[in-house]
Amino acid sequence: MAPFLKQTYSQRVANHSNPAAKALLETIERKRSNLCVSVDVTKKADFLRIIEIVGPYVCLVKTHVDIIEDFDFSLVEQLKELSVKHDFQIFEDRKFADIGNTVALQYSSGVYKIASWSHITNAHPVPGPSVITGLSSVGLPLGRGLLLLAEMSTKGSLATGSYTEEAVRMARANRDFVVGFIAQRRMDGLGLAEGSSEANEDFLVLTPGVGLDAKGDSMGQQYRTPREVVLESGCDVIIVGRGIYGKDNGANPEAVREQAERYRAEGWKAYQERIGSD
Ligand code: S5P
Repeated sequence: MAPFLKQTYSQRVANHSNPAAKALLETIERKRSNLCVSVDVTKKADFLRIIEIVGPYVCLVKTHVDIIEDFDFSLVEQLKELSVKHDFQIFEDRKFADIGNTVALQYSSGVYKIASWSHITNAHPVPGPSVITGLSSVGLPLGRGLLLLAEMSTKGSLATGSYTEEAVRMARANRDFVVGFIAQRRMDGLGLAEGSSEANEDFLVLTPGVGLDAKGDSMGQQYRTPREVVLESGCDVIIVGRGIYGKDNGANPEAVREQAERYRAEGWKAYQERIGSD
């Protein structure tokens, strides 16, 4: 069994040196929430309204800032204010996947200046370790953290087997900046010999493809329940998008609030059962 499965989130703070990883674990414990809401809407007003409603129930808000049609930098200021008001961290789901020099520019510059406001971001391991070198040259001095996409939730994903193992090796070699994975199960010790001392490693696992009422969508997404993800697969944070704000971009605030509360409760119950304190 993975050694960190039974530890509380607050006990695990000591296993991490990266400030973004520590802050996320502390936020999870303080708010009793392992829920990350993915706010994939295209209008500023919808984006801010959903975050205002779900803020109290989440540890983390995940963004795709490039899908917002009426984006301007004041949105970032408002997002930062909401993150202080409701005490959550920010994760721009940018999925960097280019050479080191290019990803460093994409992360620091351009319209979005992601590194200046996003506590956590992610990258595909496909370019090899240079993607980490590039991103850490920008993010590490700012105390940011990186997740590698070791697996994906979609049907037919190519991120399996030796690709996933290589992702874990890349993370292991860059523990100061790589805080964990986007994956569907725990990755600790993957690819290491049984009993290896290196297997004593605590990576955060953030897991998308979570839904209580649907099994998937018409474009290859696949959903599992918070219980399957947190209790059975040992993941740390559930990432939920449309399960919370529905098909109408969260037009009904009470429905959004109810779903956020429901997913928070389900995720936390599964965690308590996992650590044996329910
Ligand atoms: O494997 C993945 C990785 C990610 S980051 N599968 C995913 O679905 N995601 C993201 O999680 C995806 O980009 C989207 O923002 C979110 C899932 O949204 P939902 O509406 O299907 O819950």
